[in-house]
Amino acid sequence: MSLPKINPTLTSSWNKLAQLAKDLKTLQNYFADGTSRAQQFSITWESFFVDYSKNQIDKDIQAALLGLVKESGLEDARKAYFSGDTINQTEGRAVLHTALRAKEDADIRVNGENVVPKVYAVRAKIKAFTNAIIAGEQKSSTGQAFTDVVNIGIGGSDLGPAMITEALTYYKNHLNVHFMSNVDGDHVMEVLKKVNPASTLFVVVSKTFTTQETLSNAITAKKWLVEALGENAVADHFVAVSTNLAAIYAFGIQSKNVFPMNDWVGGRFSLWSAVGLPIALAVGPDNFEALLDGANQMDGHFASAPLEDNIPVMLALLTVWYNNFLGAQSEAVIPYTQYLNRLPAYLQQGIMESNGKSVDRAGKAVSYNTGNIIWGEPGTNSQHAFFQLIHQGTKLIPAHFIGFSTALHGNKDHHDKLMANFFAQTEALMSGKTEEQVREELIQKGMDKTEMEHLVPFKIFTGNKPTTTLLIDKLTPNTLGALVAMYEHKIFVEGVVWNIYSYDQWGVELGKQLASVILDEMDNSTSIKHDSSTTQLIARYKS
Ligand code: G6Q
Repeated sequence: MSLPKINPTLTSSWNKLAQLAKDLKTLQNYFADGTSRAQQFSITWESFFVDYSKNQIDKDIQAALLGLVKESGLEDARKAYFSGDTINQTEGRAVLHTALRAKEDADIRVNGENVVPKVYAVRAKIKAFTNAIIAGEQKSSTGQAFTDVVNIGIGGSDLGPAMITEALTYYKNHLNVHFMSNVDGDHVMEVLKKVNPASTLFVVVSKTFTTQETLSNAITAKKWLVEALGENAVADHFVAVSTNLAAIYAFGIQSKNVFPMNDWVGGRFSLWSAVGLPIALAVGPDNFEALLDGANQMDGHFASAPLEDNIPVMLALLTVWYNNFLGAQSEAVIPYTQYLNRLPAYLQQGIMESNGKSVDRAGKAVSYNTGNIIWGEPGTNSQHAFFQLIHQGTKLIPAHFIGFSTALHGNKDHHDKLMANFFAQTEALMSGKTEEQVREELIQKGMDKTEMEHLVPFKIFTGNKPTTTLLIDKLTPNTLGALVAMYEHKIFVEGVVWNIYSYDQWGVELGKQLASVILDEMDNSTSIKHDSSTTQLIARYKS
């Protein structure tokens, strides 16, 4: 079954939402109306508590949003997604990152074949390999235990493992895991500077094994290793994750060191596959499995919870509401834990690469906004930086606040301070500070009347700034898996409503082709006509 091709603007719910958007109350008014709002607009699931009451919605808006998702055909689309139908139609592929974390007895078919046994065979290989490396049983060419792992990959072959490995630092073992992604030679050298060839394992991750950045970096790393340890060392120091076996063997990687991938998993959704090898090396295979289990639990929730109690569905609908009816261009993601430092960057790829599309599933240009801009940084750092614009700027920026009830190192004093900020910010963004409150505060400070009148306008906060709070018990591999899967399904729901194909990335493919033309010009072997600006820039670079 393919995804329905429903223009959302032609549904009756869209029309209704457009009417409702004209008659919005402020958040302060919504909260003044009654005390049940917080309970009405929150969802409890496992150790997740999602409070979306500080959003500009009421029961009518919620009902119309749910109407929109039903009219968009979400329920059938969700079945097609989970059952391996070719929903990535422009590439002719299924979208089955969910199969990578399915239970062993699941039966998920691609072209008639159950893929789950193959998934478990790769999982078993990851487990055996990572256990042997961590225990120091599988040794380097010099007979040493490995101390460092360098992941060489870019985009989906980098961001997920890099984000998760940092997020799970608390659960890490002795292996130092580094990430080499940019074709920038300075990045490559800075990583190589930190490691010793005799005890370094390189994991080359490339679904296609044709990506310029990854191949260049892998060749440079190989040269560096061969200079130190000789050609024969390559077999012991390089492993690869890819679908392109011929290219891997040509590179000199032994078949026992190859971890296969499948074309039914998109790069940006692949951390659950062998692409997660550096994660399993960093935190051990059991923690990697716990990450997968957490994602599988979220899959179950998304597949079966009623739409109004379904976390990814409700979060996606809020995005649609702000994006299409209230004019928001971006959303902030603010994790209140330093461990999730890379989550916004990871979500930028997942969300913006998936839903940054302007052609609908019928091949026509859309007449409405799609993919929103994602940005963010951990709190409390960001409070001392860009929060000014969220509090007092002119833009509408709905924000996700992600916090954890328990600190991993148990420092209660710090955690209370962190979480006090977490709660205070969403309250302040919602409530603001009125002119009377500002005046009262300045009077208390004993400020002179003229000076006070001058200052008052600058110190007012209008409030009415929407936030969604995700309060989770503890950052564990399991809850992290569920959190990431939650965002994956949110992306899916948005794509269904916007009537776009979320799982191709032709914009990225273009980037893969463009530079090679200019690269040929760098050594003067060719000369191509460019616009005058590009010609001038290349000439200056070459001079
Ligand atoms: C992800 C994208 C893209 C891809 C990289 C690396 O969904 O397709 O970010 O992951 O371009 O591609 P390879 O893994 O093929 O090297």
